[in-house]
Amino acid sequence: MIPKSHPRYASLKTRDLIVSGVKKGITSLHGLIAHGRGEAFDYLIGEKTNDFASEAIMAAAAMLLLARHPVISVNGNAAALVPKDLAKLSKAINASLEINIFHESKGRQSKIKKHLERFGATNVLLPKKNSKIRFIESNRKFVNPEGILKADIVFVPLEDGDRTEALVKNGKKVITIDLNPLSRTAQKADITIVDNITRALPLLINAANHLKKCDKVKLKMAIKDYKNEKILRKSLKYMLQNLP
Ligand code: PTJ
Repeated sequence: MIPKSHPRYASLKTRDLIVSGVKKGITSLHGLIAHGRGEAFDYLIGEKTNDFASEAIMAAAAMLLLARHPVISVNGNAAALVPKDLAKLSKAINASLEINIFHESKGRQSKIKKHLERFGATNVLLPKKNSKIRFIESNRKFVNPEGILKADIVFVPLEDGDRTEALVKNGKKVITIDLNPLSRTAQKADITIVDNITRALPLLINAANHLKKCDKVKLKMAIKDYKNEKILRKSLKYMLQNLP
């Protein structure tokens, strides 16, 4: 057991979630490596939600509420870290959750689905072998015809770059959460929230619940002046300026 007094308590508890995701067969072994990479960048942003992330969160909430058919894509890391928040976001923005994993392994997709349902998700789609997006060769090409295939906006937290690029080429708008502002996903997405998914997702849900009361004109205003390059530059500048 990790004592609450441990200076790295929150970080160690989060590691436990990923490790237990692997043990349950939800998270891939590669997910541990991806998590470690995220941790390194989290150090550099002070392990807190900065203004560049808050700005992106407001724009993301507005874009998701304006969407015709938004879909939340879920991989093995996101499912292990924030299953309850994914279920809550799905309800807040009226979007399906769609399982989409890179590392194909027998049964993992349905295990992730069941895991999300245990945490309150009611609308979870699985990819279909006869439904594909273009410009990608990996397992990520398979999508659900009622989900990502139809979507105009896809929320893809902790993603690999290939699919973000492919989704954009397929005419979708992409919103991501990625601690690494230099990643291809961070660079190619329309909105990048440079923050830890464990902190950013609750804030995104709050923002969506708050903005839901606004009319479309106000929502459009919230994204009108949003520039992702500016947000990414701000996050990198923050990292450089805060080096000891
Ligand atoms: O379940 P699968 O098979 O779909 O695999 C999922 C992973 C995450 C293993 C796969 O998509 C992958 O390999 O991703 P990458 O290319 O390592 O990219 C993951 C990105 O997420 C990296 O840029 C990390 O810095 C970032 N990241 C990791 N943990 C977090 C994070 N960003 C936000 N919050 C985190 N907790």
